[in-house]
Amino acid sequence: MREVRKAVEFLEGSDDICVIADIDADGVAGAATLREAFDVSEVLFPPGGMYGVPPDMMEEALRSHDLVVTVDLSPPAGCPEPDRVVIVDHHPPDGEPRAAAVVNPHVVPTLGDASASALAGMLAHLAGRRFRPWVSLVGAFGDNMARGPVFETLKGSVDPVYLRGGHGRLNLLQNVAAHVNAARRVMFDEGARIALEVISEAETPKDVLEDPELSRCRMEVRRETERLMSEAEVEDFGAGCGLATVASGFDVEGILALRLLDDEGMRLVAVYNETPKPCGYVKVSFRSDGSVDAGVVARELASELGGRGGGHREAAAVYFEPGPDVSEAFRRVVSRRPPKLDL
Ligand SMILES: [Mn+2]
Repeated sequence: MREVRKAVEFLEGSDDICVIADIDADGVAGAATLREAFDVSEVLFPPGGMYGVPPDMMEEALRSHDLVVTVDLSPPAGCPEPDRVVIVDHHPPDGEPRAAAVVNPHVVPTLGDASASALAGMLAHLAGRRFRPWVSLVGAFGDNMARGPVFETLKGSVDPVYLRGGHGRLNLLQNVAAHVNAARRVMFDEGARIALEVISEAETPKDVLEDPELSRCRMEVRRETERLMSEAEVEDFGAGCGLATVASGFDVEGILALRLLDDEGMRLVAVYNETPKPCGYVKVSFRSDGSVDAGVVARELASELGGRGGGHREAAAVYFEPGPDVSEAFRRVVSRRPPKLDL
């Protein structure tokens, strides 16, 4: 685990770290963990619902800080000075990642399945720093990645009450993840910023769940999801793949895709939200039962739409400029049945 040791050395050796994190529960929990354990002077989130690190944000962070750590994200292609960058991510990298250290299970397979926040917890633990292990597990629950050796190790130092759920009830950390995710679904990077401060101040998961602003977001997301569920119609494109089109100012297409996947008993559901994000892009989210690779579908659709796409087998997304006929593009992807799609 040379990469992991190198990452710890870089984090310990810098007193001016900039963290650039994804806006979801995994990114927020990972950023909170690193900020608690190391000398992090600034945390940045991609603006306006954008996914990925904008090149100008990366350059500015490198100009103003000694070390830049990307969490649940990787640097953009052509990033200057990769020797001052540490990557803490668990997404399949686009080509060979260039950085001083890459903490990513796709690059270091012995890490096993892990969320970015759990990887951040592992780094804090290895450095012998103070941090709240329960915070580092929030992303594991948010990403449905509560498994693997890193998670299991950190779990040993978390109050078991936080993990007790079942019988259709979410456990406390799953609820915290839903609270944090609700904030960014309503307010994007601003929501992530608020959630970061709430989770940083919290002594226990209950403190996060009692925060009035996050609770309000959670309620609004629930209401909006129900409204859209009552209107959404999934069109079947064959091979168990369907598409629904909605319009919402909230970033709820991922939740809808999962709900529709369960309701319709399909293998893959895509939800196209035709309302642009504040950053100007529109998004299609995919959820799969695992028998179809949603990440492959996302990348295929992205090339059809001239956008950017990717993700995991069970969950993926595509971002693109408004305009193209999404339904036609999706039909072409499904009918082409790319071999890696497993259709
Ligand atoms: Mn993640």
